[in-house]
Amino acid sequence: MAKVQFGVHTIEEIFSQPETWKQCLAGFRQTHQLKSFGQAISKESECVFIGCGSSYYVALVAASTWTLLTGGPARALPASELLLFPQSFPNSCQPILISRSGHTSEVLEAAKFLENRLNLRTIAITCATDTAIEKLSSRLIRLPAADERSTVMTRSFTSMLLALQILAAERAGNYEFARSFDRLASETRPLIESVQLKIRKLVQTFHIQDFVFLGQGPFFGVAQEATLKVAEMSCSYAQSFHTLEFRHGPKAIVGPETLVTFLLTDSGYSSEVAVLKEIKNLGATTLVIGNLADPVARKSADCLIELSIDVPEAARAVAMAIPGQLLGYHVGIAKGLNPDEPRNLTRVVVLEGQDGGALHGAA
Ligand code: F1P
Repeated sequence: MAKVQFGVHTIEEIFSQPETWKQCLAGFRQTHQLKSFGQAISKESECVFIGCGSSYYVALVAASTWTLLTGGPARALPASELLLFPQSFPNSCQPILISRSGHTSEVLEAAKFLENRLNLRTIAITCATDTAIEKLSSRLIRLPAADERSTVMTRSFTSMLLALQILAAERAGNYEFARSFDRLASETRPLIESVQLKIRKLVQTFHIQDFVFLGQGPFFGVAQEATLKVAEMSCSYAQSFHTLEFRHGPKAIVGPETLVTFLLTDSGYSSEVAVLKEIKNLGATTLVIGNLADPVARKSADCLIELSIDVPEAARAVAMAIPGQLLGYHVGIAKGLNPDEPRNLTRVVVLEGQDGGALHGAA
């Protein structure tokens, strides 16, 4: 019997990201779809980004980017929140449903509720073909190049995020931001192997028991996604916080067996590096991911990943997701697990009996 090779699909999908982004960008240019969808969204409308799991974390970063670029209101919601607390949902808004598979029960129920009950016209984004979501939503963005064999989302996360960030740039008329993704793809491609070497060395050198990911602004959702990657692929205990929130209680857990990862922003750099210095002094093992590090950040980092990518800060969120993906993968492999087949997980969460049952019947 042929030996199962652990993680082959996942690692191939992680490395394929820059090429996948390029394919997506070529598709957007051909169809002009993001331009027409973006410009059709009213400037007064709040954008509500909705998803589950990694797709919810796409929503968090997309909502932050939307407000940064357009100055307009935006929020992110897990689909379940909309179903269980529909009364807290704004009646007038632009909902954007995010689902790699296009079949997640909560997202489908959310689409029915928004389209049929609230009479709102939804935009859905998915990577799969022939999906249930496209029959329920008014408009569809499809990224077939970003679909995956793996259960764990990697290139689908970054590619759906990239599309939604371009949608925001189109709404804002910020064409420089939209164009920066070509540079992002070219500059990220040669980095992934060196990032992998550093992450592998980190995992082999330190005895890490649990994981913390810290980020602010658009990088907070990236920190949450990294938490999920590590939990899914390595069955480890992982948490995320806004960087400066870590001081307000959670730092009690710090010790040499805690890996604290800092996703450094440019906007909050000096305040975030002050937390890094403090946490290093408390004895944590630290992984620092930033664009350009100063001597204090260098000194406080057990492992430093400097991206040096010449794009606006929020556009860098897509590349900032890769170290967390590689960390989840390599911790999983080091524990003898198969990242292609995470424990207890399925590729899509389909709930039975949603009518009046598990999903409380908002739709
Ligand atoms: C996303 C998701 C994944 C998670 C799990 C179940 O679903 O929640 O984030 O890893 O495998 O599905 P979707 O994007 O297809 O709706």
